[in-house]
Amino acid sequence: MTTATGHNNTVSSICCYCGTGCGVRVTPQANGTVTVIGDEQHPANFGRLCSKGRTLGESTGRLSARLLRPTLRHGKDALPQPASWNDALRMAGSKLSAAIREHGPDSVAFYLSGQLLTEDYYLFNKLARGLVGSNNIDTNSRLCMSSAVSGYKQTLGADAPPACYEDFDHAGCVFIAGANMAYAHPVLFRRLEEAKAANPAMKIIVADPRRTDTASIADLYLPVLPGTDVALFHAMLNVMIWEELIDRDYIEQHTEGFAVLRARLREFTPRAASELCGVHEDDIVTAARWFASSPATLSCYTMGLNQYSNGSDKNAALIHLHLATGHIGKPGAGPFSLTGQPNAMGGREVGGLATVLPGHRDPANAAHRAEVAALWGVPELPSRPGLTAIEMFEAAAEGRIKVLWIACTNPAHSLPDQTLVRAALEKVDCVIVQEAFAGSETLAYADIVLPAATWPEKDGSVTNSERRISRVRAALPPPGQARADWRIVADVARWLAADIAPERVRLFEFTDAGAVFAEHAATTAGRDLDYSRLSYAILDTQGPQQWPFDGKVGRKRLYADGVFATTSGRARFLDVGWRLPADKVSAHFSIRLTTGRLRDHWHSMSRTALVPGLTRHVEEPLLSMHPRDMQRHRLQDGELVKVRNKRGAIWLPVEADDSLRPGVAFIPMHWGAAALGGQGVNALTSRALDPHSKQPELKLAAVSVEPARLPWRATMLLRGDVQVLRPQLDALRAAFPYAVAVPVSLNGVEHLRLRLAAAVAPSSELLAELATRLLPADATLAAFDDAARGILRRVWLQGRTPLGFVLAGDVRADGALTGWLDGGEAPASLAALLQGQAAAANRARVVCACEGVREDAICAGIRRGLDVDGLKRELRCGTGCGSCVPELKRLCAA
Ligand SMILES: Nc1nc2c(c(=O)[nH]1)N[C@H]1C(S)=C(S)[C@@H](COP(=O)(O)OP(=O)(O)OC[C@H]3O[C@@H](n4cnc5c(=O)[nH]c(N)nc54)[C@H](O)[C@@H]3O)O[C@H]1N2
Ligand SMILES: Nc1nc2c(c(=O)[nH]1)N[C@H]1C(S)=C(S)[C@@H](COP(=O)(O)OP(=O)(O)OC[C@H]3O[C@@H](n4cnc5c(=O)[nH]c(N)nc54)[C@H](O)[C@@H]3O)O[C@H]1N2
Ligand code: SF4
Ligand SMILES: [Mo]
Repeated sequence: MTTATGHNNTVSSICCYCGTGCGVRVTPQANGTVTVIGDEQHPANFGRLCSKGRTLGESTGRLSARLLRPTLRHGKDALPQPASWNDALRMAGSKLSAAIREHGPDSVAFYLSGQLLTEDYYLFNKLARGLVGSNNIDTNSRLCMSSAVSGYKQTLGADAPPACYEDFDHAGCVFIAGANMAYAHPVLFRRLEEAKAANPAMKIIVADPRRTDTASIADLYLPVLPGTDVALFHAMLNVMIWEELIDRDYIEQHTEGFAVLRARLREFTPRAASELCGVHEDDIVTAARWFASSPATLSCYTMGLNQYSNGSDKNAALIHLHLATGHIGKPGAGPFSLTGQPNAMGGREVGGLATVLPGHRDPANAAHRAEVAALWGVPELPSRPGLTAIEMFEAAAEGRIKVLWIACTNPAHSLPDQTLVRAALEKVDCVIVQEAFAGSETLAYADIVLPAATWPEKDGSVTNSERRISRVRAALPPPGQARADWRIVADVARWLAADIAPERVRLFEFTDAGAVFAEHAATTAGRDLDYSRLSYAILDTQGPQQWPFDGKVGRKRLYADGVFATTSGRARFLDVGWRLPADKVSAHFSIRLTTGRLRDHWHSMSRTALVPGLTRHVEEPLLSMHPRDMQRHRLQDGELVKVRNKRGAIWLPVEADDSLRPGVAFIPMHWGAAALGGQGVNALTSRALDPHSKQPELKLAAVSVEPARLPWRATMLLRGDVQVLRPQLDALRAAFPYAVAVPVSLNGVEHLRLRLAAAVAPSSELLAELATRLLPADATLAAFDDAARGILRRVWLQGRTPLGFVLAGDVRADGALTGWLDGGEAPASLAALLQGQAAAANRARVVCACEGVREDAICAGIRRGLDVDGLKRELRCGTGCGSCVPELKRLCAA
């Protein structure tokens, strides 16, 4: 059963990464870590896990990576000091009450996360709206799912993904638009691969400006230009109408607004749309035919649609295709937005957005506010609209926010337009950061740091992409003084209530997470998502359940009866017009930069960077560009470039990648300031908002790319923990425009890789500091310095074993030394090597994270005639989680 505890203290829980919501079985170990296997009973994954889920155990128990006690900073220039929980609660409570008294409740704001558990969010909501009296509570889901939310609400009437995972098995056509499932939802991608293998007639269409690993399974790949999907979807509907592939009866009986949209669609002929979206007109026609004529069509979509200033339009235009063909509410069919974070869905249910109240209610609706106020036993809820994420940081930069409480998200990495974000964080009087790990960029701005427990120390519940609620169970106690998020909120709330509204102290008295869940579940009674009859007891005995839940079973699919959650009961076609994305390319900024996920990293990497095996697939920040664009800009493969626009600039090496559409470049979203230096990747991205969803346009920035002209280089590789070295590191990095610091795994051991570049050689003092700051004082060194020429070459040795090196001014030996540290052969002469007289070896990427199989071994196998099955048999790559199989296929094809 997917239920509570088994023998050996093993608990059933949920993977803390993506919104697939895979079940895991977690067993605590004597050394303070856990082991993790897939839960065969869990209906999301039936035992499967991807590379990230499989290695969850390796990211636990690392105390050096964690925040272990509260810290307080008395003044912006003061250093943070360790404090007791009592002092931290007193300071947080008094800052909040002072701001409310002196500047009103809307001077307080909460910026939260889709990675909180439902119970955590619920209490944050109660605190913000029921005690502070402000709707200024929003989450990083605003950067993520909010255009999907507004797309569903505008067309279907409620924020409810209508499909379920089983639908992969029933679909005749799967349309994947703006989603890289192979990387971002790998276990769902495995389900899709299996469904396709079982039903070879299934057609898969992928629309993405990059030919991703997901596209490798496609029967039809549409290289849509960034931001132009509305033209593609409108033209598909136009073809369906023209060729009479629409379902007139369905439109007639269950929808409204078709005639107006139909008139609009006339201008979107395949030829006209092809000009706008860059997809060949024949391919548009084929996509339309496959979509409409399949027995059941399922669409999967995520950030490629949502993260645009026309993201709501993209969502609506895609949902139109389902309504016009009746591909909704039946097995294998429906518009299925895949949620990103593990509990973004829970946040949407509980009111984790400024625009939502608990139980899918609306803060602008007086009756809804009165219902929630009655449930909570408070006189009223605030009616003033709350600030959404970007608006919140804009208000903060203008000095309108006095206390900003950030929990479980890292805005100094992940919000667009970092210049604004950092100005905002500096301006706010009191920044509270509730965080579990020590490396988050946002901590540098914290006046109060509240150390949080994290997975697998937390107890609560999450909802996955298919509306399924599962229990998250603790397997370890929190380290140090860390506390569960919901408990921290309740602690501060009681302190604040005692000060400003003593009768409300009792609103925050809970014995455990289960009591919070019970109160939350009651708020859903009578609502579309009703799970008021669900309890921890039912989840413990009967396992995870979908909503709505009638007390016995949850509903698999929504809208089977064709009745929608609108006032008329009919789904709506919207008159969606054509709008270009906000950032326009120009002669100067001619490259369309998009950003997204890597297979083995999670966001700002606070957890995945701790797992050596996950750092080897893509080790260092790179800009990917089409070879033709590189030629046009006279750039060499591997050259260091400056990527720039009106908002900011970053430096990184460029790599040729012909899977991109020409004119489009790509940088993984994972490289923030801690890895890349400066302000990280979001120095470049835009905060232009979608007018309906207020979601910013993270997926497109017009940029220029030029040679960096930073000829002086240094590169270092040191055995050790990035967290421990970070203070020394940060002091050094500020002096260099290019200063990359990333964890890398060599021979299974964690190392820190540092690369620096500058226009001219640094002073001899700074040069000397490079080595002395980072290498242990008693290190044995082989040194070949040439101080007069600004050159430092030192290898840190223990006996004959290398532990690291520093190369500054002359980095030719980098490849060979790295190979040696990675278990390769020792050089015949260290002196010859350091002076650049030995051949430099290039180190291969690790393609298969589970079995640690490197690209060079795979390519050698392919040259010997092995196919994917042969590679699996001989090298064992692809036999673990299967996430690398699309890449193995790609290598074989190449
Ligand atoms: N490995 C890993 N998995 C994750 C995460 C992670 O950090 N790492 N994060 C999770 C989270 S929070 C989220 S939100 C999801 C995101 O999951 P996805 O949205 O699937 O991931 P992304 O890589 O952000 O973007 C998907 C694709 O959109 C494409 N794209 C860009 N512009 C357009 C466009 O205009 N039209 C179309 N059709 N496509 C476009 C990009 O090229 C990219 O391949 O992943 C979740 N899963
Ligand atoms: N350029 C670009 N930027 C993007 C995106 C993109 O595609 N491109 N995608 C956007 C999207 S979709 C998303 S979802 C965001 C994600 O952006 P963030 O939310 O900023 O990403 P994370 O690194 O997951 O941040 C979670 C933080 O919570 C901490 N943490 C982990 N567990 C716990 C816990 O249990 N309690 C507490 N209190 N803290 C914990 C982690 O250490 C980490 O610092 O990024 C957005 N930013
Ligand atoms: S697909 Fe991978 S990251 Fe997502 S929940 Fe499952 S194991 Fe975790
Ligand atoms: Mo996300």
